[in-house]
Amino acid sequence: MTDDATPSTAPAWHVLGTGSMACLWAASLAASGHEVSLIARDRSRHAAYHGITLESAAGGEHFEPALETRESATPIAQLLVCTKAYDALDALAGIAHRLAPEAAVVLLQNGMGFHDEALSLVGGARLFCALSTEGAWCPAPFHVRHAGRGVTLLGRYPRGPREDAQALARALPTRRLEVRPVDDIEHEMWRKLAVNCTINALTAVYGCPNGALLEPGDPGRDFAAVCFETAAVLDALGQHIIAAELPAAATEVARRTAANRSSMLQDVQARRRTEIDYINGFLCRRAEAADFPCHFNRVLCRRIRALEQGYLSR
Ligand code: NAD
Ligand code: KPL
Repeated sequence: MTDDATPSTAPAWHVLGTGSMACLWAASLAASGHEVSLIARDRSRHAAYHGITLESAAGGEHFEPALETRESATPIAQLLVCTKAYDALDALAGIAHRLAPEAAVVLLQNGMGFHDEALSLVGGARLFCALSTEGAWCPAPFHVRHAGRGVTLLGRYPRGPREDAQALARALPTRRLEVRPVDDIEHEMWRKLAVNCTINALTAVYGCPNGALLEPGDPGRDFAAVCFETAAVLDALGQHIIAAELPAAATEVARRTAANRSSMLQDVQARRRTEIDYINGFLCRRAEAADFPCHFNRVLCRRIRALEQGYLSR
C-alpha cells in the first residue's frame, strides 16, 4: 500500500545506513511508491533483515526495501546518506564509484566539517544537505519509531538555487515528512550548529534535560557563558547575524524542547560515540584557525571525550 502514485519511471533511491534515520526515510520513500534500497555497512546486518517496521502516530506499517552492501554493482542515481557524521565520509567513499554522473547525493547529518571533502568524493554528482528535526529511534534492528514530527531543510551544498532543491524534494516522501527547500543550506547549517554548541554538550555533561539550562544553578550559569563565547566566535568567523541572534535563539530552543534530552545526552546515556567533533569540536577548529579564543567550547569537548573514553575504551 503506498501513499501516492509515484511514476514507475522515477529514479530509484539508495539509502546509506541501516539506523533510525535510514529506516525512517527508506520506509517513507517506500510508502510513497519509490523504489528504494538500503545499503548496509556489511553482510552482518542481513540475517536480522525481514523488512522495515515503521511505528508512528498513524500505527504500525511494514515495508520491504531491498537490502544490499557496498559491493553491489547497481548504479546509484539518488543517494541519501544516513550515517552519523563521523562515518559519513568513509561510507560515501565506499560507494562513490557507483554514483551515476548526474546523481543527487543528500547528506543528512548533524554537525559540520566533512561536507567539503564529501563534495570532492562525489565528483560530478550534485551534493545536497538535509537538516532534519524529525525524531526517530530503533527499539530493535530495522524497527523504527517515528517519535516526533519535524521539518527537513534541503539545499544544494554549499549553496544553490532553491529550484534545485525543489526539484529533488519532489522525489522525496513529502506527504509523510515535511521538506523545505532553501537557497543557502550552509547558512542554515551554521545556525543549527550554533544552537547545538550551546545545548548538546552541556546537557550531556550535566545529564539534564534541555530546560534545565534556563533555570538558576550551574547548568544555567554555564549556558549563559557558552552562549556568550559561541556568539563571539561566530562573529569573529563572519557569521554576524547568527551571532547576534544566538542568545535568543538558543534560549527559545531550550524553552521549546525543555522536557527533551538532547541527542548528545541520549548518546552518552546509551554509551554511544557522540558527534562532538563535528559540533563544538568543529567550532574550536575554526576558532583556532582564526586565532580566536574558544576556551569554554574546548572544555566541553574535553569533558565529552572523557565521558566517551569511560565507556568506549572498555
Ligand atoms: P544511527 O546510529 O541510528 O544510524 C547510523 C547508521 O549508519 C548505522 O546503522 C550504522 O551501521 C550505519 N553506518 C555507519 N557506517 C556505515 C557504512 N560505511 N556503510 C553503511 N552504513 C553505515 O544514527 P541516526 O539516528 O540514524 O542518525 C543519523 C544522522 O542523523 C546523525 O548525524 C544524527 O545526528 C542525525 N539526526 C538524527 C535524528 C534522529 O532522531 N535519529 C534526528 C535528526 C538528525
Ligand atoms: O538538535 C537538538 C539535539 O538534541 O541534537 C536540540 C535542538 C538541542 C534539541 O534537543
